[in-house]
Amino acid sequence: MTAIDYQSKIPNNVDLNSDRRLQRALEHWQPRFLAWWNDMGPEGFQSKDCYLRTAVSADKEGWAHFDYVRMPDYRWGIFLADREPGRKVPFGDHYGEAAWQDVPGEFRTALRRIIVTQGDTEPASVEQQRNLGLTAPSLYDLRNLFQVNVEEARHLWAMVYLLQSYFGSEGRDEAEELLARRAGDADKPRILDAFNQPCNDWLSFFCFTMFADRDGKFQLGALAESGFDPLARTCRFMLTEEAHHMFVGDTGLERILRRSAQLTAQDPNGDARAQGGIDLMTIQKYINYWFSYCLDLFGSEVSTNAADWFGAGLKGRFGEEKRFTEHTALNQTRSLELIRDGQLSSHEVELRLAMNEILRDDYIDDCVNAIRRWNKALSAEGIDFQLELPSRRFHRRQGTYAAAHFDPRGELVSEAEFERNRTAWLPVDADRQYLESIMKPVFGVGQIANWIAPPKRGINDNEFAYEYVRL
Ligand code: BYC
Ligand code: FE
Ligand code: FE
Repeated sequence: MTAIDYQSKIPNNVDLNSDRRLQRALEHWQPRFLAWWNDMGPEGFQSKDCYLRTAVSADKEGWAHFDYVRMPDYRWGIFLADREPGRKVPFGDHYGEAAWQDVPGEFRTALRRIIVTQGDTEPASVEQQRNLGLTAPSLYDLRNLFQVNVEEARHLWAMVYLLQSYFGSEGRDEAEELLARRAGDADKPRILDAFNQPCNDWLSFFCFTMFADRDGKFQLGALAESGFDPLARTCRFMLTEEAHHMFVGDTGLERILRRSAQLTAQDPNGDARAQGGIDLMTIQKYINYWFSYCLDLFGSEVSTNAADWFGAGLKGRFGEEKRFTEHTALNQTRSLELIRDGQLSSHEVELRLAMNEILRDDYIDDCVNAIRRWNKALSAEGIDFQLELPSRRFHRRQGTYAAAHFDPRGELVSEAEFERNRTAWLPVDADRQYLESIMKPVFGVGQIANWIAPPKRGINDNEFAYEYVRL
């Protein structure tokens, strides 16, 4: 990767020093960002040393250097993957033309919307997660939470860099707005629904990093193909950080599942809650909730926006260059189940109009694999409970399926039937209150809360029993 300049106020590998105007704009935004972090970043712990992967030096591991750092001293910066010489627009109507190093005038509005929507989710997630440190099940988990938080805040920088560099005064205004909206706020909410949902317990946190950060993997993957080269390069770098976020969610859920299975087996009535743990049905309900909200993030099944963005070469399919041989997506169709007159029916839709659904398919495949692995873990613990990923039609708020009600298997049901089953399918207040009652902080080195199993190994070859946060 291009050498990172750590001496500047804003660490970067985009030669910020040579662009005074941009440098001044970002240095003007930086204190506002820090004020936002102080207001909306993790509650408490800001003065504590955390063992984080951070940009403290330019050693051979580059940015992936582990050391103790106070969160406000984290070196948030601008890092793009290296430029590929001779890169071409890899799909759409401009296939094969030189990739754009600047914003093509006719795509300005669309690109701005894509970048703002993406940018908005990053600080939103930090806001949603801000109180979780107070109930962390271990120092290891506390550290992982903070790692995710500082990196999501860096992803905000990644998008703000594009807005400030390429979108003039409009971009500067959008960069301010990104610091002004608030997750869950009645007046100034974040743009997408999943990023306004409360995330106040650790089961939600692990579902969020499993399912919402995985949406990030696919959305960023689609933008990493973009013909607008700076967007592609910044997304490529973000994806390297995203892997750890999904690891936190995936392994966090597996650790809860293992512990729940053990507590279920050990209770005379098979009741994990009686043992202070989380029962498997509650975990299933949280998966149902977060998975369905995250499916909404892919947009409508039939989307002219998605078609336009594909045609324009702005947003491709996941792995467009490597996984596909035909890159125009013209003269092809895709069969979709849509709601018409309250009923499901099959329709052939132009492929470009189905781009959201194609991305959603890849996402669902990834989630199916995780469920399979978790079910193996449950079997290994000797429990005959198996989790099921709900149907893509279940509990949707956006897209065609929002117009009707479906059970978790995807069968059409009446609204009355859905409501009758709501407490069995989705978390209810009593579940939230129960989780709140068992989630008390455990901050001793090497200690862990009763409701979750310890991880198999620690971070960066350290033990689980390591002082990941110095309290
Ligand atoms: N919530 O044209 P439509 C990540 C709105 S994760 C609220 O049918 P289209 C991360 C939509 O705005 C990656 N509103 O659909 C993870 C539109 O409103 P207007 C984050 C929604 O255009 C963890 C109307 O409904 N990025 O980075 O095909 C931690 C009709 O929309 C929603 C993404 O996921 C919703 N869910 O798609 C940190 C974004 N869905 O304009 C970070 C990717 C739709 O009519 N997707 N609406 O007022 C997009 O950007 C898509 O364009 C949209 C809409 C989902 C926004
Ligand atoms: Fe992110
Ligand atoms: Fe993430």
